[in-house]
Amino acid sequence: MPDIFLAPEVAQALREGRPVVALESALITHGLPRPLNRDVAREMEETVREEGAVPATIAVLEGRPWVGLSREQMERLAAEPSPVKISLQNLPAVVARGATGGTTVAATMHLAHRAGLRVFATGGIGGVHRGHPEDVSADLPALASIPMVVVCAGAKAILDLPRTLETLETWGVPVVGYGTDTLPAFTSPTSGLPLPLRADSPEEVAAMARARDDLGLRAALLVTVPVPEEDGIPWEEVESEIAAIVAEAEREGIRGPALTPYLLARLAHQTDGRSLRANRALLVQNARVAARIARSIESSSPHPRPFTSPPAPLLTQGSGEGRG
Ligand code: PSU
Ligand code: MN
Repeated sequence: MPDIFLAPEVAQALREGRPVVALESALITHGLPRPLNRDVAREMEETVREEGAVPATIAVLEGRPWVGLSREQMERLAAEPSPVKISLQNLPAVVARGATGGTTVAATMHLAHRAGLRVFATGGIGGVHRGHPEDVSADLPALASIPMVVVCAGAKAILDLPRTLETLETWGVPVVGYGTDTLPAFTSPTSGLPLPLRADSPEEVAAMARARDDLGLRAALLVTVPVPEEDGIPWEEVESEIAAIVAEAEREGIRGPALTPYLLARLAHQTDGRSLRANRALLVQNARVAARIARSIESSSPHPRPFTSPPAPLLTQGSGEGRG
């Protein structure tokens, strides 16, 4: 059985060396409430298109890893009654059992890279949980070992941000502020933590990605984009809410993969939906920035690609189920 299914449009864009942007799906299945999840997923795809790139939302449907979803597939995933939250740890089991779910940053990066994609947009990456330094998201080792460009709004504000930043540094992941000198904090424009690297244009990011590839380094380039000021919540305003929510999760004994979705849902409740508005705005903005970076990378790199071609996976074009 082939291991990855490509939407026809994605397969064609890759063949022609046109820019493609990977999008994750755990935010659809576990990060946002319905029907906002479907609306935001669509809006991200439309934004990537407006910017002249091809969107490839990645998910596992009935055991098949898809890179690029048709409208119907997206619809089904967003309405799925009990989807699996798929990270690297359970990806093989989900495929073996024919299950359906949304892929986290880690699992999305793996599948995207295997399919030959180079740029990926998400919301907030996972990291080190507050009060639980043993709970480190698989997103971090994935970022350390999969050479993509990942566009995000920093790590989720519910996490231990200084520890998350230190861990990324330990593992050699360049964390770049996009038009900023401090680490964005997901729904807040800044955490106040200084970043050593800054880029102000897609071309600068593309140049860094090229240098990374030329040097044979394997870590992702993490591009962090602040949520638009008008949609974000100032850090001082959410800080105490977040502390209270984290304490509440502790009392309730919520741990492991359930923790992030729980914290996000509570944050939405406590902020009267302001965190959802911010989440939507930052996701759409990240899709836009990622598309611009993907265009810059494709326009400046030879085709076929010398270093990032996948390790000979069995790639199949979707038939019938995919885009026509
Ligand atoms: N960004 C969002 N909403 C989300 C996520 C990211 O705006 O729900 C997801 C990502 O898929 C990320 C995951 O990989 O949360 C992290 O989960 P954990 O902390 O359990 O590793
Ligand atoms: Mn975890």
